[in-house]
Amino acid sequence: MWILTRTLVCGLVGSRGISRAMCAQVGDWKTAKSIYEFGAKDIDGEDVSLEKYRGFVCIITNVASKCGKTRVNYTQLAGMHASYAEKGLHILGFPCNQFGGQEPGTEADIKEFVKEFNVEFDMFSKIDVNGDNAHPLFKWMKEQPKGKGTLGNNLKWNFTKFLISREGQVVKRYGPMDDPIVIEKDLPKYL
Ligand SMILES: *[C@@H]1O[C@H](CO)[C@@H](O)[C@H](O)[C@H]1NC(C)=O
Ligand SMILES: CC(=O)N[C@H]1CO[C@H](CO)[C@@H](O)[C@@H]1O
Repeated sequence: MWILTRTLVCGLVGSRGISRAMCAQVGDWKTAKSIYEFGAKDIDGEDVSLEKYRGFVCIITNVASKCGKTRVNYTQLAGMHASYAEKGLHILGFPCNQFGGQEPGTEADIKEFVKEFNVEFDMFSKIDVNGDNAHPLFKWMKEQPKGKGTLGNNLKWNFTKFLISREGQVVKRYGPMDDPIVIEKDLPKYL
């Protein structure tokens, strides 16, 4: 229970980033203006302010390990990281176990698993993306004008992707069926 509360409360970083208290009021996500106001735990459990992505284009996606389609998704994301990181792209992978229980492992398991795909982009700790306990960042992204889903705002499945501009705004949402490389054609516009 403590962890749950802590995650909820600390999911949002003050608007001045890490310099302010890491733990803002629950519910503040509604008034956030960009992704830079949020924080999350990385795959090693360290608090990270998304302020570190200011000025970069980001792809934020919910990942799952135990899935027939995982391989190609990870391979494509790792490939995009390799091609575009130097041009200013960051990819943020958030493991989520809300779809068919396909991310059952611990953060250590996940970290080991993604080594196989030479994943060098940023991996975070497991979170919920739907429901009351969803990470505030995801609650916020889903409510943005360009972040809404086609059939309701909840994420339908693993590997939903949000494209974030250099200003920290959601500029496009891609469903699970859109392969990660589909985003590639939109990148030049924002990079
Ligand atoms: C990526 O994962 C999604 C969700 O599982 C799937 O629909 C899609 O086909 C996968 N992409 C590839 C190229 O396998
Ligand atoms: C992890 C998980 O739930 N895998 C599913 C991801 O979504 C595709 C369909 O889009 C399923 O085929 C996978 O089993």
